[in-house]
Amino acid sequence: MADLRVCVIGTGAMGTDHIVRINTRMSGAGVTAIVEPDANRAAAALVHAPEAKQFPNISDAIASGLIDAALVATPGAFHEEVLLPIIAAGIPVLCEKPMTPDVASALRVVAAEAAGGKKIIQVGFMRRFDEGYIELQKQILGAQLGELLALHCAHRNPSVPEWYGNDMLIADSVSHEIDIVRFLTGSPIVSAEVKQLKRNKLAPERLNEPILVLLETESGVIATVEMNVSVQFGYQVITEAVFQKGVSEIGRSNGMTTWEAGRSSTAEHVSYLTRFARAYDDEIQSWINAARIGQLGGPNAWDGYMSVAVVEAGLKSLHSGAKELATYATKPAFYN
Ligand code: ISE
Repeated sequence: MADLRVCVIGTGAMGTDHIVRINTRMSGAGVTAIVEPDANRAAAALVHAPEAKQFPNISDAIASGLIDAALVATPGAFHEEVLLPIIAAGIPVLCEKPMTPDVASALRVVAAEAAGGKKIIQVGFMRRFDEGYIELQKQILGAQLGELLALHCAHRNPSVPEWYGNDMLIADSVSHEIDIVRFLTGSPIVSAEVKQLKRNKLAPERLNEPILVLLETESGVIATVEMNVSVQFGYQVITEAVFQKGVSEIGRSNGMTTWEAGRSSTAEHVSYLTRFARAYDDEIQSWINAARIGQLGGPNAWDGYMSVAVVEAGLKSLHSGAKELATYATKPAFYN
């Protein structure tokens, strides 16, 4: 079977990371096109895909006949305008999270896909491919420690780029926990409540953080999420699960430990690109394998929508300080 010819749309840090991944570590695919308006970013990306052709927009890339699949890594605000021509062309697409910035646009994307009659959108929730989360989900389902009672999640970034605004705490960062809590519990989130923690004076002025987000599932599990993007020391994503008869934790660094001068230290990640490197590899390989046979290899557009619906409740709570309910549209039969 011929290799999947992939067009990467948006070649910032994430898009470029995917180009390198596809062209050096994945099998069954290669990057044949990029869409990137910024000349410097495009040039830097093309170093890793010297044979790829650059297009000004996704429609031209599709019309060229040079691509079989698309990987969307632009900021979320541009996802809908890129996804709609892709859906019209019926080609498989991996769309980074959040699928779209709000519920109205998420529902438009879902409706367009359903009208096309074929599931072609996989959403980039890479944590579902992380070994730790997979093991924890198995443990929850197996119920060896009894029922799951609560989850405590810590999501810590050393710092964030200057274009990262306060709403992104929820839309860009907590959106990962929003998806993974449903993945772990198998139950939809029914409310979100944001509490401001004591402000870190080292955070950029525009950010009011860290925050603590309480996500409650329909099954009655509350997940607490410490979202903290100015921790300085490294990148850390830890999840603790509290059961009736025990506690489990995933995500501690398993880097080298060194004992020296009366103390020990273990290397910590400094970026999500290394913390989740394996998960990204597994996610993209799964997408490629599935796309080559016309299937999805991970979360679909309805999963993307479910997460956007909770992001919207979380954003409301970020502004109101109150607990806000998450409500969902009726799931089209197409996604059953
Ligand atoms: C970023 O977009 C990601 O997806 C990372 O996984 C997350 O840790 C970070 O906070 C986001 O800004």
